[in-house]
Amino acid sequence: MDDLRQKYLTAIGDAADETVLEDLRVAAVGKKGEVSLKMRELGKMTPEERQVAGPKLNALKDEINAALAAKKEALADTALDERLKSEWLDVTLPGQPRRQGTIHPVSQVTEEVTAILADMGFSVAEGPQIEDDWFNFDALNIPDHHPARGEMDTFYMHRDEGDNRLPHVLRTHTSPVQIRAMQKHGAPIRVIAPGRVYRADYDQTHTPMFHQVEGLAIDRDISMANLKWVLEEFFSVFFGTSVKTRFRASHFPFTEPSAEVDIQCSWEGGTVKVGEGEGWLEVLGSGMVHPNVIRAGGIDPDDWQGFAFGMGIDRMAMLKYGIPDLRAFFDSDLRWLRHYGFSALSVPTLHGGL
Ligand code: 2NM
Repeated sequence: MDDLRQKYLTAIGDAADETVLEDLRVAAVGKKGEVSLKMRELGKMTPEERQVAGPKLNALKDEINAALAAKKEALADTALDERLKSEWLDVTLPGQPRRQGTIHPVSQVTEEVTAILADMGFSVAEGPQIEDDWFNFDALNIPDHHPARGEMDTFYMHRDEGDNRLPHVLRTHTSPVQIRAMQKHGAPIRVIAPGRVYRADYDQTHTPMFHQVEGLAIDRDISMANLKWVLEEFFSVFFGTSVKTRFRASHFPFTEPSAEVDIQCSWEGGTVKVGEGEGWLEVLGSGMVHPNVIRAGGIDPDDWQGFAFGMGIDRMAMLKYGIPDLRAFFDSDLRWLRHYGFSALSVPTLHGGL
């Protein structure tokens, strides 16, 4: 029995693969295996002999079975190690999570405003952020002495002694885009110009770069009434609720008459809510385009007239989405962006209620 034990345990230890191991199992403890045959011989023994040999044989059988199982597991481990060495790409591992960026509130609101006005028949125009003097001021009927032209308000690109080139500025509004659109397409025209504008101003409520949308509609008989409808319709769709408006007489060089537009709001606990309450909030400038401006656009003001308006996108974003601090808009703080930003997949649409 000791010989049998020695023989099989050694062979099992040396087995190179599972086939060899299975052959050994059949040879030792299979139906006609050596240990099984020995067990059959128990019947021919005397009871005394059987009492000694029986437990020993059972123990041997258990020991061989245990050795077989242990070796089988060891072989499987080795096989896996070999596989992992050659198959270094484990396609069952979870993917690397990728950081998702967000759409900035300014981008989101620009898309919303554009969607609403495009649906009303305005097309979208863009233009350079560095403009020459003429497009930014002269074409807009802004006189030479006007304070807006001063270095205090406007960023000039070069003003060196002996520099004879026309002065260039960072555009202070997107109106130059409207002038270019009139020159290019003539009348009638309906166009909006969204984009970055620059003014030398920096405090709690002003950043030196901000965003504007300006609208322009020129036709033969456009009036202030058309302006009022467009703006009231715009606010209602933008804020998702009907919003009362208040038109106050004002003055801009590029419009006559001119009106500043307030929207209805409530002030409670330091938060502004649009479309309810007794308060008013100024959000927009507008008016009938001055004949000199229409002429600068290459259109005859004796045949054509129209309205224009301009609003700040950043302020609209603050109002609609309850963002308290304007300056945080341009800090590139990832935590702020994750909090106030929008999913790239939630594109604003009119049918989706924006
Ligand atoms: C405003 C207020 C009033 C305006 C004028 C023009 C142009 F170029 F067509 F004449 N575009 N936008 C305008 C008029 C802008 O912003 C407060």
